[in-house]
Amino acid sequence: MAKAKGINVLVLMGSDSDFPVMKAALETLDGFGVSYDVDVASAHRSPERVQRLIRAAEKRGVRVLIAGAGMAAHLAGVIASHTTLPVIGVPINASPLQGFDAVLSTLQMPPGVPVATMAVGKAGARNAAVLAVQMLALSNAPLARKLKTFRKKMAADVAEKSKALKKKL
Ligand code: RP5
Repeated sequence: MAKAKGINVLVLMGSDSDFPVMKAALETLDGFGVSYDVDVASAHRSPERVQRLIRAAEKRGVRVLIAGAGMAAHLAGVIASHTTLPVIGVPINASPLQGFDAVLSTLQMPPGVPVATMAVGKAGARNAAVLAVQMLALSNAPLARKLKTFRKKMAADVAEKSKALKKKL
């Protein structure tokens, strides 16, 4: 449901090199049928573009923002400084510090300007989308039902994997 007119989630990434990881967020949003838009904007290389995109997102009625970035990952925090919409940050492993730099840069926000910081990498990108869906589901009963089904399927998959593993032993 990308590029739909009324979009619920804006997914920003600091570089196109973050896409292989952030793709997991888009796939997850697709799975829930949640509309989103995607853009590349860098807190350091194109700070004015970040500000412009956030202003436009607010005008378009976007409800949740997801930001993925690596290295000194200030994108989520800078976005949070420009809006009171909820911001979810995904630290990306893009340096010799293997994402630890991005975790701290995304996570350690000063009091008053929160960023909901996810795990590093694809798991974090996926969880960012699930958390965004959970936020939207607060005022959307069909979406809340989809989340319940999603959880049930995860539990069933674990049981299935356990069965398959036992068969092999
Ligand atoms: C960050 O720097 C981006 O989010 C990316 O993770 C990292 C490297 O960017 P590129 O040099 O690959 O464009 O701002």
